[in-house]
Amino acid sequence: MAKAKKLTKGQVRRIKANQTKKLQSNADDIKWQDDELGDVQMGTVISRFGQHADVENTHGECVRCNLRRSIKSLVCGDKVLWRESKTHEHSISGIIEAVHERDSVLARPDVYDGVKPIAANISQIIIVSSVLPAFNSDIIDRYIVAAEETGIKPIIVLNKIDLLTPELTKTIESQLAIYRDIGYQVLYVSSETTDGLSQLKQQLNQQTSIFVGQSGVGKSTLTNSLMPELGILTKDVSENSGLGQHTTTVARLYHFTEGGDLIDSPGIREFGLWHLTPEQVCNGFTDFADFLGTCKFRDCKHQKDPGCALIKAVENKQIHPERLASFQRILASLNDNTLTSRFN
Ligand SMILES: Nc1nc2c(ncn2[C@@H]2O[C@H](COP(=O)(O)OP(=O)(O)OP(=O)(O)O)[C@@H](O)[C@H]2O)c(=O)[nH]1
Ligand SMILES: [Mg+2]
Ligand SMILES: [Zn+2]
Repeated sequence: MAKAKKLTKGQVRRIKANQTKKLQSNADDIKWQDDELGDVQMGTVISRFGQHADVENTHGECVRCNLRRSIKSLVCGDKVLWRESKTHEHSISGIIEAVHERDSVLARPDVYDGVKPIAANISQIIIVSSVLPAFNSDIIDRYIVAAEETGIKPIIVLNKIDLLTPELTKTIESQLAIYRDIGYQVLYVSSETTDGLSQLKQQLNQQTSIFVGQSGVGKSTLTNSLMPELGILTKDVSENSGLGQHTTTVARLYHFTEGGDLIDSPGIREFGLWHLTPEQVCNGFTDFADFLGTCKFRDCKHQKDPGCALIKAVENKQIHPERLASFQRILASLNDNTLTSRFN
């Protein structure tokens, strides 16, 4: 079959604008008077899509709401003040009046929206990886930087261990050992065989966690395995490209009956960090901390600079060479601002 033609910049922009307009016009149709709305209540955003959000009230019931125009940013996990309407229109039954200050927020840059928040009030980020799509330590490193930047604990999970061949086991284990040596927790699991799931569940207990990672690594399948009552949609990794099919389209929060929440989020192809400065990226490599500030030149870029303390630390086996190489690749990508590199 012929390969689909790539959309031009203008086409992408027009499609986005039309989608937004459609959603807005629907939401704008509903204009409740003050006496048509109940008292202000507390709620949690379970999912946000366009101009609407599903809000859970304090009794655990979910209500689809519109957003006041004054609300500039709203994501899954936000704590909100909202009012239920006495009449229900277009299945919209309430309006969100205000958003509580966030304890934490995970964000990523978006080509049109600037920095786009993904989820709020999370206590740990579970970076899910797999062998199909192929293991990708670059994406893990980028998520770790984003997690360190926001001060949220990252945990690395390798899913689909049932697909590991002895050869793959060797290479991936040596790559994951690098993270373990730095002090990050690494878990090996399989939704297929349920191996490692009880350890993972223990780790999620009483926390608000988010599953992030490439499309197709099995975030939704894992969520289903941990909460079998859900039945979330999942899709096979494409046989042609070996990539996921972007099955999950919006982040959604689920509760564990034993306590704790889990957010399943849409997969990504690439996690850009161009909202961060080189210094912020550097600080996200916590294994560099002991050496930062000791380079010969204050403005050392840690590339091939003479007297670079990071390069010396690699030579002395105090920093793993793969970590410095990864840092250098991320730095190079910060300067690569072409539209295609952001989209692919
Ligand atoms: N062999 C094997 N396959 C798995 C495992 N976990 C998930 N899969 C398969 O991987 C494919 C993708 O799973 P999803 O759960 O849809 O992946 P996802 O990360 O949620 O993908 P997006 O929603 O696109 O981000 C499905 O065909 C799953 O059946 C596993 O442990 N072993
Ligand atoms: Mg999914
Ligand atoms: Zn240096």
